[in-house]
Amino acid sequence: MVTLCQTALPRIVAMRAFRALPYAVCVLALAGAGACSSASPEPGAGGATGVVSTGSVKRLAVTISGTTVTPAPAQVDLPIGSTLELVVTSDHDDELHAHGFDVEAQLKAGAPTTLRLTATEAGAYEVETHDPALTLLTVAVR
Ligand SMILES: [Cu+2]
Repeated sequence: MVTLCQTALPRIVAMRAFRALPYAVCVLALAGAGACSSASPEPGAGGATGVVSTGSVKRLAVTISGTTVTPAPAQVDLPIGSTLELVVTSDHDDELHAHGFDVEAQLKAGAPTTLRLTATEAGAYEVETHDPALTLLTVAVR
């Protein structure tokens, strides 16, 4: 996983630099006129949109369109011993990577891909794509 992420690093850095641009504009506007104060609302703790719980299994369907992730990236609480079934559908081919769980999958454009993540060790783990680098959600294992 580390190796893979390192190979993806230049792309990710380029992406971050690209993303930093509108952010810088936003900060300038903030300093000037107090704009940008209407940031998106804080996701409720563990109350991530779209998560359906059935016993010890949680399910979440995520759609990626370009760089837009739906539902918006949030934190999903996952008690140790329970499983998150993540169904990801992207409009482009991509790599899906669940940090901490060390699970990777190839995304094929338009084809739903299911990841089963079983919580074993407490921590906060990001699930991301690599091309482009997007965070889909953070899994909080407790
Ligand atoms: Cu990764």
